Amino acid sequence: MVYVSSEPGSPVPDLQVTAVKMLVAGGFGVGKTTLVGSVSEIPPLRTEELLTELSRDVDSLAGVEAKTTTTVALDFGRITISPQLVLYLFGTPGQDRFWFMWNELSAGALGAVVLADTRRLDTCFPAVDFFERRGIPFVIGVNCFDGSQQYDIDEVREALDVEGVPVVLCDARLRESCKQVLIALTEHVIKLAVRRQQSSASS
Ligand SMILES: Nc1nc2c(ncn2[C@@H]2O[C@H](COP(=O)(O)OP(=O)(O)O)[C@@H](O)[C@H]2O)c(=O)[nH]1
Ligand SMILES: [Mg+2]
Repeated sequence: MVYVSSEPGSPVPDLQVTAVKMLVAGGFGVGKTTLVGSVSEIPPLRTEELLTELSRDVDSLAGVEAKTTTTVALDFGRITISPQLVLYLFGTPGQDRFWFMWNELSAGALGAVVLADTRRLDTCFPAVDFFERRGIPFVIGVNCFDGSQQYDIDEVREALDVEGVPVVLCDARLRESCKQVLIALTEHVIKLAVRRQQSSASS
């Protein structure tokens, strides 16, 4: 929680601003870096490196052959959802060999967006599994790449076996579209927290 004090004597009351950490996860090349960059109101921190010949045998480029760079540590950005709520976004590296960083990155996170590309839905299974195991609330953001076959929301939810998880169609290049995904995530996090509180009060 961050408190922003108004000027002494100001009629405006002190504002209580909640800063929340959210993750943006998903497979290699699904648009995580793009989403954090398009939605962030500060210049996003990126840790992109050129893909090298050396990584050719290690990282699968199947379905994302045009990709020339990759996130090696994290993406970082910030978005103000309302005067009282600021989200700090941490984009995860997508390649399997950077999995060791996920535990550290997820510390203190209240929720996550798992980005999915319906042409390669299987690439988001590890992220779904990771958040389910740790009880971190998440939503699925379906990044609608041009030319990708469009599935409806229920088909994606069924394919990923994530009953009760919001699925939101988006375009990672468009700020407003990404903001809607983050609002859906925030609402989902709040809903689950209220439900938890109610069930612990009644037991
Ligand atoms: N056509 C299209 N391209 C996208 C979209 N989102 C990302 N891209 C492109 O897909 C590539 C991979 O995106 P990137 O954000 O680096 O993926 P990451 O590995 O998940 O961080 C980049 O060349 C993006 O410009 C999208 O919604 N539509
Ligand atoms: Mg990236």
